[in-house]
Amino acid sequence: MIKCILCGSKFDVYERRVLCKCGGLLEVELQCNTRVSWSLFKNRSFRLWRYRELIPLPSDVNIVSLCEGGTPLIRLTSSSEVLGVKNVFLKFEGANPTGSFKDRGMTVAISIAKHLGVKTVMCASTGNTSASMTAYAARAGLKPIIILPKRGIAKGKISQAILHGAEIVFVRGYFDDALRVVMEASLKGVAYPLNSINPWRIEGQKTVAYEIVEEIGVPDWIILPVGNAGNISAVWKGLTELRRLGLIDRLPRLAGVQASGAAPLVQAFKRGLEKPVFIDDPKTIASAIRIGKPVNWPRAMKALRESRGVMVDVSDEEIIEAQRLLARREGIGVEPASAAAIAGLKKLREAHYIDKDELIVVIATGHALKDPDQASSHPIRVHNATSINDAVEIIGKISSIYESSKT
Ligand code: AN7
Repeated sequence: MIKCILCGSKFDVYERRVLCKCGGLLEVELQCNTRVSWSLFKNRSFRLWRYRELIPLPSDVNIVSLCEGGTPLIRLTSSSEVLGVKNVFLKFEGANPTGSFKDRGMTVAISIAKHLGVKTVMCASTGNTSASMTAYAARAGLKPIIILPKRGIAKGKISQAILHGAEIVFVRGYFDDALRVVMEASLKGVAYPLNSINPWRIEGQKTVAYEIVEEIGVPDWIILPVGNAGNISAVWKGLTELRRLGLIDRLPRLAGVQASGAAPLVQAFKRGLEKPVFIDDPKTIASAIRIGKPVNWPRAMKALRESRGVMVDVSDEEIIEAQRLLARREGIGVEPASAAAIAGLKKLREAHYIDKDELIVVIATGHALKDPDQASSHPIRVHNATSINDAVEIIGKISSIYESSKT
């Protein structure tokens, strides 16, 4: 069943509805009597669908998959010292088929859409949702329509949407304005919405928590960037389900990170408000999370409350610095929104929210290639050689500096 988180109304999973009659967000219910064990999963390949029993799609649904999930959990080494913590793992969601965590939600939501006989799917996006939806729609033979703010979609993401054959509707304003269009269009039933208001997206995205716990047990903290707040809600849903099913016996704390110019949930957290105060003109270089009116805020506030979680904001400078740290000390390229989570970890450690010995997982939501303009804006030394000999000489000079160093 699907249940409204506001009024408790219940709907059949075969209904196309993604919002309650009362306007509330919907949630897919997992039956408590679902029989599972870690050993059941262990025998299957390390991908999202290894958790099939925990994703309550009807059994006759044909799964539309691109082999998503099973992303690397990489231990941070050289950067730990800078971050002031010893046990940090990075869950590299950039390794998903279209380069972001969105693929987890799409495999589930596109599968049900196809099953329900939907022909056209739509989403508003800051880029990654549209890149992912377009690829999965192509796989399923559905028509993708994407609604985007005119400016601020990173080049890698829009290239993917074009490549996979989206029809694009540009609107004035920000992501939040594009999402309003999707809400209106959903109410009118003109296309099937695949933003994270769609509860099936959450069902896919929660699996990142399953994977983390299966690999290293329950960490003390899970830190992730927050935009529309779907993912933090999904991670918490996954964790609480594991505990209900007896697969874990404790829960981590959650830390959500927003960019300072787009931080409505951080403001609510700091001021102890029940609801976020929405922002009309969000600003940050981390375009993925340039969101002023996070639609999943009720789910996110619940996750924060229940997990004794925190929200923290980081400046664009801190984001860029964190991106460089990961790229140059760890060899991991993430997009700015994901780097925000690393910047958030540093800040939370400095503020003594996090202890240096605690076990921490940072979810790096998207790949550096998503935003090539931003990735190539980091400082680097460039040499213009005038001949082959000149080039060889330059190489010799550079390497002599490093060859003679002791470390
Ligand atoms: C890399 O693509 O909202 O808090 O339209 O692309 O679940 O919104 C992207 C969000 C974090 C925030 N990291 O996740 C979209 C979109 C990356 C992202 C987020 C996004 P939510």
